[in-house]
Amino acid sequence: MAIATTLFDLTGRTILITGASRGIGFAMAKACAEHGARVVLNGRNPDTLAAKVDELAAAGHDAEGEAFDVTDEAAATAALDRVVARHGAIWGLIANAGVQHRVPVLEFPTEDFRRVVETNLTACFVLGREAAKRMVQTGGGSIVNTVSMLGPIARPTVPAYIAAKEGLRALTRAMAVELGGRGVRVNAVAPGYVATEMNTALIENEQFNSWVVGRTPMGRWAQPEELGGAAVYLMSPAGAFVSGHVLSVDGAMSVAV
Ligand code: GCO
Ligand code: CA
Repeated sequence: MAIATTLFDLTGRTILITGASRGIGFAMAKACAEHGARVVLNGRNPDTLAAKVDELAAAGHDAEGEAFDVTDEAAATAALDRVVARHGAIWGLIANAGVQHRVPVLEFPTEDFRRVVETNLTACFVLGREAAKRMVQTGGGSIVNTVSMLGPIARPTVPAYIAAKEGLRALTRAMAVELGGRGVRVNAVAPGYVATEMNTALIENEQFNSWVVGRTPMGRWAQPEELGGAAVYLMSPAGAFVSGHVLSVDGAMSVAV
C-alpha cells in the first residue's frame, strides 16, 4: 500500500537554481518543481531561460526566471533581493552553474584557469553567502553545490575544473559547519558522466565514450533527469539532518578501481 508522505514535499519552498537553462540544472529545477517547490531558474541568456521557464509553467509548475551571470556579484545579489521581495524568503539555492575548459596542463592559460575558478568556485561562494544571509533571516534553508566525481579522481586536461570542483567540496564543508546552528544546511551533489550539452563533444568521441562506459561500473552515461532526485532529497524534509554531505550520483565511478 502506498503511504502518503511529506518527506519529499517541497511545497512552499522557493528555490533558486543557477545554470538551469539546460542539463543538470534544468533537471534539478524540474524535479524540485514536480515536488511542489517554486523554482527560480537562472541562466545567462534571457531567451533560452524564458523558454525553459515556460516549459515548466506549461506543465503547471510554479516557475520563474532570473537571468544573470553568476560571476556578476551585483547582479546575483539583486536577483536574490528580487526573489525575497516577491516571495518573502528564499528557502533553497542550487549553485549548479559551471563551465568547462579542456587544455593540457602545460599549455593551460592562466586567464582560463582564473575564469573557470571564478565561475565554478568563487561564484558559488558569493551566491551561497548572499543566499545564506537571507535564509537565516527567515528560519533557515538548504544549499546544494554541484561538484563532480572529478576531484577525488582526476583525468588529464581539465586542471582548472578539477581544482575548482574540489575546492567547492571543501567550501561545502566549511559553510556547513558555520551555518548549521543558523538553520542552513549545505551539501553537494557529485555527478558522474552525464549526457549533457557540456559533454556532447565527449559523447561523440568514440575513445572517450568507451573510456566512460568502461570506467563506470553501471556501464553507461547518466541522463540529466537522474540527478533530480538528489536535489529533491537535499532540499526536502527527508534531508532535514543532512549537512556537509557529498551525494554521489555517478554509477559507482568514483569508487571503482
Ligand atoms: C570532462 C567532463 C566532466 C564531467 C563532470 C561530471 O571534461 O571530463 O566535462 O567534467 O562532465 O565533471 O561530474
Ligand atoms: Ca545560460
